[in-house]
Amino acid sequence: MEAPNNHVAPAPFDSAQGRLCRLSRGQLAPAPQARRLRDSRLEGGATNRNMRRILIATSNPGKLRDFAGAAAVHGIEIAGIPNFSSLPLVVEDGQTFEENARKKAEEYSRYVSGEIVVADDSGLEVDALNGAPGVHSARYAADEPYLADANTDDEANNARVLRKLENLPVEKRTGRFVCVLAAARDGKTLQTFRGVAEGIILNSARGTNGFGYDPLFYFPQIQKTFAELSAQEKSKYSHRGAAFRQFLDWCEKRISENAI
Ligand code: ITT
Repeated sequence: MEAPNNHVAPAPFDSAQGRLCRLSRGQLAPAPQARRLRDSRLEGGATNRNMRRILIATSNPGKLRDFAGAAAVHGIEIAGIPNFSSLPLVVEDGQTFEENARKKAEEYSRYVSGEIVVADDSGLEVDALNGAPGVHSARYAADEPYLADANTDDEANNARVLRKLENLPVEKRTGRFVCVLAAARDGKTLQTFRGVAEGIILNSARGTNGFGYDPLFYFPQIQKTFAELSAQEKSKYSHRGAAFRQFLDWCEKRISENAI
């Protein structure tokens, strides 16, 4: 899916100013303030001492909030790529979440030499719709989602799902959120990670948090929709939280092996 025209800069997280995340050992001498921050947050359960901030490539502020929620649990800060909104949009024309995630991470990592950049491609797969909206989740309300070159409104996307599932009994309203996260450096993918959350698509919206299809996505384990959770709570159960935890484990292992 192509990033929307009203490309939103991840301003609240874009406070890097020369102190952005570098996961590689010894590449970055952190500013004293950053070091203090890191040390204090390590007590909260950070996975290793080298990880400070992670650069996320996304135009979607909802995703950034999710990543921040997941990172906070581990005592890690995330940041947007500097001047992200002014970078050329990456055309998301892959057939799979993985293809698109790799493409985004690779292309955006070229703008921040030496940094590890994380991008995700994600979406909702509804069984009764043969896996749609799938990779076209961000523009499902378009007449022909696979041809659309801009994202459509969350509300319109949700309305289309509801229309398509009208009168379908609850036992047939199964689906899942999928997130494939790619980590890349200097134009090359280092690793990808996949997270899935299984749920039920409600017949009306519930909750005001989150973004996208969250108000329709009921998670039976906690009897709430994702839109009824804070970003930190959502990260415990969500596809993005699951993929992000795998990424953190991978980072920790690679750093302990001196591999990044
Ligand atoms: P970037 O490509 O810039 O990251 P995007 O919104 O275009 O932003 P995707 O192409 O990956 O991102 O599309 C993902 C869409 O899937 C998103 O716009 C939502 O409609 C839906 N989606 C993905 N994860 C979701 C989540 O956690 N909650 C609700 N909807 C989600």
